[in-house]
Amino acid sequence: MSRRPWFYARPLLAAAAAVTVLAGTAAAAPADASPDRYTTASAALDDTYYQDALGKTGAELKSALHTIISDQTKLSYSQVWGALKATDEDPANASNVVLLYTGRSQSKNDNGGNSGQWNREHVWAKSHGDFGTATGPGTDVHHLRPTDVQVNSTRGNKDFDNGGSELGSAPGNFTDGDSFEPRDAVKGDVARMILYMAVRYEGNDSFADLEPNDQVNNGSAPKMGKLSVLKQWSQEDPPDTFEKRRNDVIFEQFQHNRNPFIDHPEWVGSIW
Ligand SMILES: [Ca+2]
Ligand SMILES: [Ca+2]
Ligand SMILES: [Ca+2]
Repeated sequence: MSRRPWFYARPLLAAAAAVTVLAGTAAAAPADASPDRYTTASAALDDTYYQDALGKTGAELKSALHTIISDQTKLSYSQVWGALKATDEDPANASNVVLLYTGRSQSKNDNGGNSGQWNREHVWAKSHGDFGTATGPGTDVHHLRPTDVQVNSTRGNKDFDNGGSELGSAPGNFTDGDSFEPRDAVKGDVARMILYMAVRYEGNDSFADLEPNDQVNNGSAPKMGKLSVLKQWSQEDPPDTFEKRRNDVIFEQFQHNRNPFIDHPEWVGSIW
């Protein structure tokens, strides 16, 4: 299919502005509508970005979304550092990023491989499908997040599940020998990142077909568990302003594709 131009976000913003004008005169706005730009943008997205997916369910929806989100700019692994400094910026301090598992706000420049620094966590562990850090799934910032170096190491390539012992260095996160449970505030984020990867990577490029399953101990198989738990997490922790902003920044400034499950969390249940 043809590439969308990199400035695709511009007509979207214009459409969002038009929706805002309409909303101002509408007799009844949706009960949960908030006046932030994300609410208005998502209405415009349905008419533009998600046009070919609307009305579809199940495998048809997944296929349509795969086509839509595969139209993207790809980053190198070194470009990921700069992207994460923008996508995960602390809304209260523009010099910092917010780390995924600890929730710690830390200087953007304190990145690297030393203890106490932040580095690039592959939420879909890169060994699950063995995609490494070549340009592709291993550099897709939709599932890459700043994390504390040691907590990243503790998570390793474990599948996600409830249970285990609480991490002393990252309260609210738990782990045992075969799984990792992130803190409540990012459980849904983790689920939606995993499910994005499953739709984006279908084995029709040089990388494996990534899919969730209901197991742990997936090892190097291109699978990530546990699906039933991830579905529950997605429901319990719906997208918040930080996660939605992150999706917008990736779309507008870096990859020019979106995580559909942040825009439409109900599509999780439709596909899985
Ligand atoms: Ca376990
Ligand atoms: Ca969250
Ligand atoms: Ca897949």
